[in-house]
Amino acid sequence: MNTGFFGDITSIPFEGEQSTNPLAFRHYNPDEMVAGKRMEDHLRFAVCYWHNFAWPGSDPFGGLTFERPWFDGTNNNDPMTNAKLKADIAFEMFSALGVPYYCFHDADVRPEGSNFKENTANLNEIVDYLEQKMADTGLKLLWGTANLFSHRRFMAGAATNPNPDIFAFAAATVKTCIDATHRLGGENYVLWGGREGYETLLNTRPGKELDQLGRFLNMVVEYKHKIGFKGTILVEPKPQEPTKHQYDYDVATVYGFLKRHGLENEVKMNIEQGHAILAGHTFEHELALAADLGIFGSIDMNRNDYQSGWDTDQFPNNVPEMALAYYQILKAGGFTTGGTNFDAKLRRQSIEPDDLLIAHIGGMDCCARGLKAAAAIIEDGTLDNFVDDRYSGWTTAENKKMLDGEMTLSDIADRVERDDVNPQPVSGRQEYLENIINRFV
Ligand code: XLS
Ligand code: NI
Ligand code: NI
Repeated sequence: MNTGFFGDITSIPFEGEQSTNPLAFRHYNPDEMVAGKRMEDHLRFAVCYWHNFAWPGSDPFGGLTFERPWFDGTNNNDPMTNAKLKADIAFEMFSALGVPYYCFHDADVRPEGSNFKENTANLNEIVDYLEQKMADTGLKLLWGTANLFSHRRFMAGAATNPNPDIFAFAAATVKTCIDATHRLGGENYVLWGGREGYETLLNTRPGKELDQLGRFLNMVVEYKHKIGFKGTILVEPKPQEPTKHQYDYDVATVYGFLKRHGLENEVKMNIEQGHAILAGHTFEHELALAADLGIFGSIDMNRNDYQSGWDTDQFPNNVPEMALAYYQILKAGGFTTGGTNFDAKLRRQSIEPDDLLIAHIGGMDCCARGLKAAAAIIEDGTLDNFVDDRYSGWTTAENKKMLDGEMTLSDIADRVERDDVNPQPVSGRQEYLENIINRFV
């Protein structure tokens, strides 16, 4: 039974590059082979629940702009009935787009209860409902997560809260969300530390809070193994917003934290384009670093405005940048349990139901173009050969010795003097390389 929210639109076809139909794909063709693999299996698209179905269009200066039938008080006042209607419509959208995955926070899918016990009961009732919808549609869960940042109890953080009762409430909530994710066959579990940071040092002990966070994350990993959850635990870095300073600043910071707490082989990264920009990096920097450190997991493919300084969660549309991102992902071997999640929201004036579809269609088409460009760059090989060549000096036995512990500073100094090592600078050829990239995008 269709709710009719999207009118008579039930599926978005692939029509090819010449199409002018706004409700068709021009580049995303799930079965098309790219570098030996189906496009759908490369990209592993997921649509998020929160921005599409829980956020009403509010900003700091105004409230609801989206009038949705599942919002409490619109058509009826029973929150559980509305939560189920919301799920019906969410799954109609996921199915129409033909994405294989979705993602949710507990608070997106279930009504808020008056205490932990009610929250858990509400979540479990909705998880039953989602389980049925997943069986009916074939949709899968890329990741589940807990919202430990919206309710006022979390205003000073969850795992890093000075109040141990809030730490406990957060731990209990995460347990229920890992249980839900496990039950739904989720392929990952995400922790984004929404308010794990601080506003002012005048009331904060950062070392204490970081130790709390380390123990919290270790308990998550212990619990995952205890219940036999095979998915990946992912941390999503972000430098600021909502708190002024967040502990999971960027990939490098989180890696140091994981090492300190013995978690670097247990936890991987969910890297968001917008968060990379907020941290003063490029997206591809964060991807490349995570891959090199062995902690690349998944991506949130929503772009950030380059001027605003806050998290704008826009649908991606910059294909040249996306090509560089998928280039790093392909070089890292592609996704395993991860995927391409749209943690993206409409602009608040885009109030029509089909704006939701059109936004995702555009994002998916851009990802497809980025992926194809990245595969072509690799297939062409000029870029990779240039970089291999740039580092090729390190392949000789003599030079390897400098890194494998066989030589000391004095040995090296002796060698430089004996052989009169007198290197001449070589061009880095940045513009030449940029021109190569531009042949493919
Ligand atoms: C917020 C984050 C959030 C996570 C999930 O900035 O991107 O949406 O992806 O909690
Ligand atoms: Ni974000
Ligand atoms: Ni995100």
